[in-house]
Amino acid sequence: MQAVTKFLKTASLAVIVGLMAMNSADAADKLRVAMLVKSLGNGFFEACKEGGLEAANELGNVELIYTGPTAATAEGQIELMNALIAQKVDAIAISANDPNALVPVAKRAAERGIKVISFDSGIASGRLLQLNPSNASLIGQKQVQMALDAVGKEGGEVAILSATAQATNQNIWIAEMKKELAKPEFSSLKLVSTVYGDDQADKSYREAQGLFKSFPNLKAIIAPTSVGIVAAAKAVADQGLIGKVFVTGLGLPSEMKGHVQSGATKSFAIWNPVDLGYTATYAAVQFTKGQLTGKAGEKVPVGRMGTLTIDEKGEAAMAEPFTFDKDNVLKYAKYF
Ligand code: RAM
Repeated sequence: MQAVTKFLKTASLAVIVGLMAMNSADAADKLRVAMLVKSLGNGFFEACKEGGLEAANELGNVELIYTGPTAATAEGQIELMNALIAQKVDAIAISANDPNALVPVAKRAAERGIKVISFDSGIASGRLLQLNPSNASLIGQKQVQMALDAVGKEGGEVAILSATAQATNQNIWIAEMKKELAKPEFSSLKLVSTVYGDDQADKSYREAQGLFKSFPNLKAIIAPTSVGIVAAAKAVADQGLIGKVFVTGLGLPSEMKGHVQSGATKSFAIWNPVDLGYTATYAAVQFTKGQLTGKAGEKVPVGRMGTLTIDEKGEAAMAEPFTFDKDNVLKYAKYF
């Protein structure tokens, strides 16, 4: 009884949106694949969902369950993982809020025969594959280069406005950015602070305002998060700082187009989140077929995205990040 109450409580807390992509097969035979994202209401993950639905439709016989906590916390994701285990889904593709906190629950899922992969933001172990959107050092390099391009040769103070302090992906990219900033070609840029907006628009906005206050000579904010970059650009515009503080980082053309037009942002980058969600879903389904084990060298067919090859860290990476500026942002804003 206690277990039932606990499950019901979890299930009601969890906003589980079941999205069905049906072909001709019976509902009973359908594979159930969960896409568990960092948090709901994030346009980046909405685009991943779109790709996930596309993969589910194309594969046929797959139901995609799109879910995530309301705030980007590991605790919220652990609750949802437990609910998905109780529902006996076939596979879970998770973008994790913490590299370690989700490992035990991922292992529990695996013991029950659920195929777990991570994508976007990985878990350290207990998953069959971590699907990276791109190469981490490229992502780091690109952001530092865009910051220098925006502020010009004379450089100046820059700050990083990240997502949550535990986010696997942002922390890897921040480490890469710091390596870049240590190189002579970027010596004119001085990193003065790293703050966390938790992938929430209001907190990110307040953190940006805090930076303007603490660092009156700030020249650039690098936000390696699609939520943070929009909030930082809005804060720059609202404070009348366009042309004085430049915002760059990772964002969606659909959400950034106005800020590129206003001049708050000169350029930013991202990969295609629809393709990322498509590939993650497609790969998760491949693992349910019983042949793949996640070993280095294994090849995972991923439909229109070709084939992934698993490396010695149990990871695979997709394409290079793409740069957007005033010349192309409108064209891509239609897609993501
Ligand atoms: C946010 C999330 C996500 C990240 C993008 C760039 O939407 O933190 O994990 O990949 O930004």
